[in-house]
Amino acid sequence: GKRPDFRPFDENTRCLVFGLQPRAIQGMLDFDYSCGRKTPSVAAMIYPFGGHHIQKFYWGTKETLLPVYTSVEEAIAKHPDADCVVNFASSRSVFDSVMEILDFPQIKSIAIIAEGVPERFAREILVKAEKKGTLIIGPATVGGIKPGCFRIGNSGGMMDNILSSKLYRSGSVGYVSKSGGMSNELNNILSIVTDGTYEGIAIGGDRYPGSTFIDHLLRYEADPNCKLLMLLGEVGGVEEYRVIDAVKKGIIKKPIVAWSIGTCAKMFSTEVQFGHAGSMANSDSETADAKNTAMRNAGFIVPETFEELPDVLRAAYEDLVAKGQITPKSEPQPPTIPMDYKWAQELGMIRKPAAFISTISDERGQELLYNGMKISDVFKEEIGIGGVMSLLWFKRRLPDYACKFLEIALQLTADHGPAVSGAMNTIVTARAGKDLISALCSGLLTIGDRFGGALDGAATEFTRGVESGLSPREFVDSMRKANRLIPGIGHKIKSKTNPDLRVELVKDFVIKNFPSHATMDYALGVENVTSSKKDSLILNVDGCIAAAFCDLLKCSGAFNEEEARDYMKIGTLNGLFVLGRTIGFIGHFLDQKRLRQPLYRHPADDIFIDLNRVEVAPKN
Ligand code: Q5B
Repeated sequence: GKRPDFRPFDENTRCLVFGLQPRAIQGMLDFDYSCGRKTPSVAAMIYPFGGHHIQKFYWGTKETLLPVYTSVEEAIAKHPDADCVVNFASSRSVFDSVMEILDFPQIKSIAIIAEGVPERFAREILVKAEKKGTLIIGPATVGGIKPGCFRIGNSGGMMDNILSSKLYRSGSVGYVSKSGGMSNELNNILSIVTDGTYEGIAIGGDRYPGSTFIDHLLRYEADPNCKLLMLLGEVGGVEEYRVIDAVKKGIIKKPIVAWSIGTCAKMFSTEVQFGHAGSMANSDSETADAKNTAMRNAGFIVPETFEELPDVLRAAYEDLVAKGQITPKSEPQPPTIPMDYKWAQELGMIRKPAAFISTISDERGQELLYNGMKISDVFKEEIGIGGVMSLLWFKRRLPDYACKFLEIALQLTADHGPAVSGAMNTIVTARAGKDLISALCSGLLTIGDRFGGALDGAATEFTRGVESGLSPREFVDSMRKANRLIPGIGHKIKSKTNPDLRVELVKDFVIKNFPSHATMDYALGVENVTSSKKDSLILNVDGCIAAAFCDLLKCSGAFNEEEARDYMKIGTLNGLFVLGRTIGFIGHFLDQKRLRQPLYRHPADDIFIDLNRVEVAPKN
């Protein structure tokens, strides 16, 4: 049912949160859960950017989904039970959003969290809110709290604070203060010396708050469930005098405990501006001392010092208990709120095995590290792409000639014209209108045993040949007997008479720079045998790079035997071709796009189609 005007928040309050504030919302939901609410107090979020979507939150130990709408109108229409907006918009955008929200009579209260809202805007909001009968809390506030019912944003602090101040259930004291930080202190004091907070509002420290002390104290006066009032005022402004007036006129009849902060201002020889925009005395009556005296004279319960505040609160509470106006209730046990994983981890309370292990790079610190080397040192020491590969692929600094070899391999394999399988695929995909990554992947997917991906196989077979003590001829025979092609041997167009210059370049570099090159020599021995049978059965670019790489693994001194074997097994060498050829494939993609090439369709006369053919199983 409709709640009375004096009680804007109860255990059924549902609000909309303006702005993406997952942490605050999780705090509100955890609070709700600790209160034993059946439904979360946040119905939805409003965020104009990024489109309509859903966000996930914890609801106790389970999870729940909250929608994010891009417009106030839609959120309000979709959630007719929401009558409050907690507005986290920044000081720049909060004015427009609040003015818009005020046009919806469904919304009865708005909390404005932003600090630094221009006073002109705050006053315009105030005028419109008054006209529309909407309660505004803030700006520049943490909001407020209705124990057992509703928490505005981050008010009340962390969950352990909420629990220790017993904010999960209702007490009897309604307070109003300016500062959110002091509200936490009040919640704590009230939980110790009374049966706790009934409702607490921080009106915010600006000069023109949307609602002031008197607005909330009048509500508490009217609310039969609130038994004791508390006003925590401060130096500056005249709002306390409006409360004094109401007490004097008998409009406020409930006992009211009060204190005005800032009594220390008199210690200073000049006027002091405290933390809040409004906290500076502009006349004698605005000093904290003057206010405390005036409140005391009007019949408020005012301690002599702030330190005595708990004692007077206790006495006022016990008086109400003695008079039978407050009946202390038995303490409910709040449900345990599971601690957030991150928080528990920070406190060192839990441990969990990591799902992933990674040992090559780390971006968490101030500077990105490649295997422990700062990215700035990568450039300072000019380690080049070969050096970067040595760090990220092999987790060590390889000797200069090895890094240079890696770079040569990349440069040599970068492209071999548009006709090779991978480039063709890339080109056809680009011409089908696809994006760079799709075209690149379609090219890369052709790399394998036959095209460009023979390096690992060649490394394994040539190493086997060398280690078995077979002569190159015996090795070739053994492969033929096993009915296997020798990886790294043979080329579609290159031959003894039309040599592949890339292979010559690799050979030259290896002979000049490597400490030894037994595997490459062996591969050349194999080439001698195969090419004497057929001119095209040369040591190809895959085979040559692979053999040289085996020599690098064995003789550079950078790897032990087991590591060398491992690198051959796990696909490292094919990685060289993949990386190199990626440069070419991207080039072909860009080339086709630049040339605005249309969709390609292969001419049918180039495909022999025979539907009557009897299927024969392929040989291998
Ligand atoms: N025969 C490369 O075949 C190719 C034999 C062999 C023993 C062999 C073929 C092959 C092993 C895989 C390999 C990497 C498919 C190649 C590359 C990158 C590239 C590409 C570019 C670039 C070529 C004719 C006769 C047959 C076969 C026999 C063939 N290879 N015997 N060991 N390895 N090699 N791939 O020319 O008696 O007549 O039936 O699979 O290393 O991909 O530029 O194009 O940078 O992009 O079609 O360089 O050699 O020859 O299959 O008709 O065979 O030789 O058994 O004997 P072809 P085929 P027979 S580099």
